Amino acid sequence: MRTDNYQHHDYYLVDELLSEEHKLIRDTVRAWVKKEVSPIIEEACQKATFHKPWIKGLAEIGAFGPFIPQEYGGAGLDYIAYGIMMQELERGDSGVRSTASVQGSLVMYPIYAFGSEEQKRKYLPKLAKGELMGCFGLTEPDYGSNPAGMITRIEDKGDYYLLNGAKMWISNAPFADIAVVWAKDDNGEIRGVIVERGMEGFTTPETHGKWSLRASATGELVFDNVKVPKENVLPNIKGLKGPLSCLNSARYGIAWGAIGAALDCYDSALRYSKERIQFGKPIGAFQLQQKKLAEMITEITKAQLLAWRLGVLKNENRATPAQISMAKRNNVAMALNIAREARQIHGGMGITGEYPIMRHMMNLESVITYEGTHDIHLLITGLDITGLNAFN
Ligand code: TGC
Ligand code: FAD
Repeated sequence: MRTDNYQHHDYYLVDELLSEEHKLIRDTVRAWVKKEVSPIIEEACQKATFHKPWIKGLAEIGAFGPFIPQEYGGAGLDYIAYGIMMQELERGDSGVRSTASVQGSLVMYPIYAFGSEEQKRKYLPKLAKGELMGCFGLTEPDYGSNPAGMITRIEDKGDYYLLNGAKMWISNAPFADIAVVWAKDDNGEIRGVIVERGMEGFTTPETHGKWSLRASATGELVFDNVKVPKENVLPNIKGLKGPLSCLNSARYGIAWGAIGAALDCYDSALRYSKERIQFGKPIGAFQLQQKKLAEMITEITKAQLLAWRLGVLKNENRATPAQISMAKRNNVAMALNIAREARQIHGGMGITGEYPIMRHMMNLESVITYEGTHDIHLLITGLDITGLNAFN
């Protein structure tokens, strides 16, 4: 069992930009991660199991939809609070953050933003408490970066919709009680539907053999003539902007979350560099290792400021999708580079589970791909600054 000796690093005193409530939230989530995640995360990853008791704990610390208003069971917190939570969870493990970001940004958010009053009252309070868990089905076997091409269909049968198709790479699918699924209707318009476990023809086979996000359950959603009641369609959205709006919230959370993974790698590398003696002195005394560490904290600091400013814009409802793309892309790549450098500082020990480095590194290989790949986010920035579309 690994002891979690993590100490926070705040080189530019970014903490001073946070409220007392933000700091309290951060300390609460950090304490939960140290107590409930760090001692068992290595084993969970080695065994590739999602630790179900985390659900109750995540609900208790308010990690499911913290920005959802209190009347629907959320905490009514701002987006900086949400970001800080994601940072602290991902400091523990990207898979744990994934569980929370899917539940909050990809399941609760669309029901809150596009659902009927009945849907909000029926699902949101239970999702906030973790009594129901959800997943988000957008990606299909043949349509990943290009979800507009999706094949999954709902057919209007008068009393109900008939759902057919398949989604893949879906976080939380194997244990989710409900799925927010995006499918095209008879007019070819993308609609959101809430599919419940137990509906005939709906299955969620688990995806095995992952080398990344091993503590998070991933699966498929298969729809074989599933009869979906009409009241399960999200009434207030049509088109690709529906799922993409949800991604804005989740990508924002990842921009913060990735800083957590980077901080954990940096913290471990800094400590190791002072303890590990070679050629009669700590390896941290060698210029080559100092260069790595100095560049790490520089990049982390830049990412912290980017995330904080984005949080301010998001709270003011002024953050554009392209700004969110820039932060997701920069901060995840930053964290992955830091994980790779930190692995080298740990020498051979860096590949073992005694240190969190390799686990973070492997997780971040998913994080840099999901919620829009590194390339797609660059093209979003490219389109935004030139006005010229390079996607197709
Ligand atoms: P395009 O023509 O650009 O846009 C179609 C409509 O959508 C609007 N829009 C957005 N609205 C809100 N937020 C955004 N970020 C938006 N981006 C575009 C746009 O204004 C338009 O609206 P309207 O009213 O004119 O119809 O669409 P496109 O087909 O050219 O695609 C653009 C592109 C490539 C950027 C988009 O398809 C994309 O982002 N692709 C990446 C797919 C992706 O990110 N998938 C993620 C799946 S979910 C996931 O990975 C969860 S992992 C969770 C975890 O475990 O943590
Ligand atoms: P592709 O789209 O096939 O891309 C392959 C490569 O081609 C990439 O490098 C990409 O950048 C590049 N590429 C594609 N188009 C272009 C272009 N126009 N120009 C230049 N390069 C291009 N999806 C969900 O809906 N819900 C989930 O909960 C979910 N969870 C996930 C969990 C995990 C662990 C993983 C790995 C994925 C998850 N995804 C989920 C899917 C994820 O969003 C997709 O993997 C991602 O959007 C990329 O799609 P793809 O894998 O089909 O890659």
